[in-house]
Amino acid sequence: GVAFDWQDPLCMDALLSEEERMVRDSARSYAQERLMPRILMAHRHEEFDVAVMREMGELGFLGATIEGFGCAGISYVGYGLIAREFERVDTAFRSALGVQSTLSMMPIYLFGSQAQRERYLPAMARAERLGCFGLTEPDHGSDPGSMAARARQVEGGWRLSGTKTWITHAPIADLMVVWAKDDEGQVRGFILERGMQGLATSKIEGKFSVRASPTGQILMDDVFVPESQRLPGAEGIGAPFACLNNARFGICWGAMGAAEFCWHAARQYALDRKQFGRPLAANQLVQKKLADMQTEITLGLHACLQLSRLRDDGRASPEMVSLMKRNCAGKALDIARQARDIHGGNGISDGYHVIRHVLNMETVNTLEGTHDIHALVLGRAQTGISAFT
Ligand code: TGC
Ligand code: FAD
Repeated sequence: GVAFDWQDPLCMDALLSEEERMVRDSARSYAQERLMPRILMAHRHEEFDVAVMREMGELGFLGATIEGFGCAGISYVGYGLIAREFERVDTAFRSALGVQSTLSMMPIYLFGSQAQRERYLPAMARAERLGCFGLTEPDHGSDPGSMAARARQVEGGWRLSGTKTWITHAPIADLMVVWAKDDEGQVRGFILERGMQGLATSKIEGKFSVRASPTGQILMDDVFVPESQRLPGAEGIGAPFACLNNARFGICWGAMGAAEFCWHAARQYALDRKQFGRPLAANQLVQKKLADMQTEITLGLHACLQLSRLRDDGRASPEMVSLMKRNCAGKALDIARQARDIHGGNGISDGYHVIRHVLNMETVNTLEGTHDIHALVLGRAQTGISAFT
């Protein structure tokens, strides 16, 4: 008969190209050998080692979907496979990859001038300069179209005012891709550099989720930004949304990576741990939970692969991305909670790593469009009625 691989039930490995398998294997060994040993203390003490960024750069993981400018030029399948391996260890590392690659480098690549691309992209690919992406504001999260940040045109450039919050890497970034409205209400994009007068960042302390990722605010008090730092190709709210479309691929695959870690850990724990004289894994209730995890992860990963293949063919719509972001994040949160349950009391100890993923998946379910916001995108696409307004 045909062999059944419990870890890869529908043979996804066979659907990957040789190059994609190489990308996955190099991301997996880096993540397991270099990131896994650091995460427990980094999470416990809310620390992020920026050396991680330079290592990712040296291995060619940053901005990897970009062609040229010192970037690898791989497919979205390849990018997804890297994200899956990084988030198998921790969301902080997938966030680091995604914020630098799809939310900071990609807007410069898509909407920047040739001079901006040459100035920033090669240095960012090597992590000599770290970026962040400022869209969310204290009073405008799910509805960034109502943003309050303003860009006033002045002699030689612009004056920016406003506050961006919940910004991944704001405390460590050298440059900030920031979105603000001009006097006509049009959204425009700017590349701000640390050190500009009136520009400050702060760190959000006391997070109980993605603790190993530095999150903060960008505070702009009448910051003068020369015209050469405006992204000339970015006009309207569609520009930041286009960046989110790309970033959400990393979320989809990454959430499945975190879910896989939790599933494998729960399976092993259930085999090792004995109660009532036999392994936990001998109980039907436990086996059902493991079967549910296996099923959801298998379906999720195959759908991630299909979505990414469509993207690489130029055939992925934002609604498809919404469907997958919502399902992957939601299912990963459920799976992490079930895996925590199977670990019993040990499940709440960081030494078993599962509670960390449970807490992280709460964030993943919220950022880049909440679970319910993506439901409304899908509801609008099938009824023609927008529930937003
Ligand atoms: P709506 O009326 O639907 O559209 C306005 C214009 O935007 C275009 N558009 C898109 N374009 C490309 N991709 C998309 N996904 C797009 N969605 C909309 C649309 O075609 C239209 O263009 P035009 O030319 O016709 O004007 O916009 P809306 O204001 O009703 O908003 C829709 C909604 C709610 C879906 C959107 O606002 C949304 O996505 N909200 C969620 C906000 C969000 O995801 N924020 C993420 C912040 S960044 C982040 O979380 C990074 S986490 C980093 C880490 O991993 O650590
Ligand atoms: P709100 O929009 O206030 O939503 C609160 C609740 O109301 C949610 O359950 C939501 O689903 C629901 N809701 C809102 N509107 C509706 C509606 N119309 N109908 C039904 N329900 C609705 N942003 C960036 O710009 N850059 C970053 O790098 C970044 N990194 C982040 C990192 C972390 C760790 C976190 C937690 C967030 C980050 N974000 C970032 C912000 C993130 O994108 C927002 O938190 C998210 O978009 C939700 O916005 P909000 O927090 O203001 O929630």
